[in-house]
Order: sequence, then structure tokens, then C-alpha cells
Amino acid sequence: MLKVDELITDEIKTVGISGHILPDGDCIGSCMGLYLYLKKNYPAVRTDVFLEEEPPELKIIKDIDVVRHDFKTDVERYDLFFLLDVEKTRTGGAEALFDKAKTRINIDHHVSNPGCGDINYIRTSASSVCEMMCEVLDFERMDTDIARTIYTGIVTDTGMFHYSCTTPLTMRLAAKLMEFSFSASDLVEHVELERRFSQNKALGFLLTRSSLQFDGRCITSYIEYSEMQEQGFCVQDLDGAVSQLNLTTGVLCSLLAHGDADGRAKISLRSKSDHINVAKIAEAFSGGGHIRASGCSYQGSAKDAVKAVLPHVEELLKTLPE
Ligand SMILES: [Mn+2]
Repeated sequence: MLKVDELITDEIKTVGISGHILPDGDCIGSCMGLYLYLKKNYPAVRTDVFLEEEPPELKIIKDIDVVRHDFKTDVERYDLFFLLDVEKTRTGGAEALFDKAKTRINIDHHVSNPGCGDINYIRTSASSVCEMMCEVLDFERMDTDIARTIYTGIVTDTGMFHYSCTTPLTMRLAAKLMEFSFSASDLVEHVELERRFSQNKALGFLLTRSSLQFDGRCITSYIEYSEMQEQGFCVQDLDGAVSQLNLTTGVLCSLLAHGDADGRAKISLRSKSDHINVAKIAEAFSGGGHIRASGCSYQGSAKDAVKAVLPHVEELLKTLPE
């Protein structure tokens, strides 16, 4: 098993860390958890973190201001470079820094990544890279800030420990982090449950307009671009709405469409089971994604987009075993 402490020899003077584009809780949690760990235990080593701008709810992460959003550095070649939660083509600006580094380390849990470093630790059964950080870092050398930061990524990548990626090992490692005295409950509430006022209003709008199709097995909703402007909603305000629709009792899949400024509609699809592959529907409209979560777009209004996609949903529901 890879141990970070074994990599930080006396020769190591500079360390670079990066993750994926549109960084999420796991990406930022693992990058910043590693940064804080190195800062605490190896203060003489210069450690730089390169990531795109973080979402607002993650600004609470300790020392988040050190992140270099411009991917610029005066270090010619890093002695070590860590790529976390990603393979190198989706880093958004760190690929060249990674390629030039003397030793490249890749830690990831994505099935699609075979490993792109000199040293790779890929464990696809891990809920999150933050879970893997519990293995590669030493609990004895952590502090409360490090534990809280890593815990953040486990919480977000497991959907607060409810996605099927959550294993007994995930819980055991998370429990060890919890022993550092931080409020896990406040953290979950802030990072996962709280919504902006405008986001709550948008959710209310979409829930009010939602309707059931095919004997309640599918739920749909939509909002036109002109309505978003009238109501003062931005695209980010629609985040999480399709997942909420999908939590309706009896529903097997959900469909949400919203208009955009170019007269197109963006469609999000969710399914509750692996038997309903919504990626297939998205592919019929030149989109894609995963079995249970996919997306595509449509030339026309959001209302028409729902109409256009529904026959595909009906076809898919017909294939279900009785
Ligand atoms: Mn992840």
C-alpha cells in the first residue's frame, strides 16, 4: 500500500497537487487534506495546490485560499506531483506540471482510470479518494483540520453515506476521522443539506410544476429560460432539483428540462435502478452519462424537450421485467 510518508524523503523540496475540472468535495477534500498534512508534518517542503475555483459551500475548508486557480508557478519541475480523483487529461491546467514532475503519483477511484503516474494507487471499490487518503496518510499525524477536510470528501462522494459506494470500510475510516473533535453534523448540514434561498425557490417552482407520467413511474418538470429570468434563477439554482424529483415514492425515473439563452433546452435524467438505463435515452439525443444519471440537450423549448423525450422513457419502461 502506498504511504505518503515514505515518499517524502530528504531530497523532496517541492510538491504539487491537483485534481479534476469543476472540483467537487472529494477532489478538494483530498487535495487540501494532503496539503494540510504536508504543511503540518513537512513544513520545509514547498507544497502548491492547483485547482479551478471551488463551489461556495466548500470555501469553509481550512487554507482554501492557497489554491492557485491560474495554474501558474515558478517551480520548474516539482519533485513530487500528486493527481487526485482524476486521470491527467481532465485536470484543467495541471497536466503539463504533472508531466514534467520528477515523480508522478496518481490516486483515484474511477473505473475508467488505469493510472497515469509513475506510482499509481487506484482502488475502484473506494467510495471516494478521501477514503483512500485515510489509507495513505497516517491518522497519528493528522489534526482536526486535516480530519475535517478529508471527512468532507467522504460525505459528498457518498451522498452523506447513502450511495451504494458506501462500504463497511468507508464507515470504519470515517469513524476514525470523526474521533478528531469537529462537528460532523454541522459540516454535513452546511456542505450537503443547505441550499441558497434562490435555489430553494427554484426547487419549489419545479416541484409545483412537476407531473407524473406512465402510472406514476416517471416524474417530469421543466422551466423555460424566460421564466428563469422572471424569477431571478440562475442555472446553479437548479442544482439538485432532479435528484429531489427522483425521490418521489413510486417513481422509477425523472426528467427535468430547462431552457437556455440560445433557445436550446438542457435535459437531466435520473433513474432509481440499474434496470432503467437513462444513459440510453441521453444517447438518443447525442448526450450521455451513467446508467442512473445522464444528460442531453434539445433544440427547442423546455416544454417541447420533455414531450420529445417521454416516448423514449415509455419504451424503456416497457422493457422492465413485470
Ligand atoms: Mn471522487
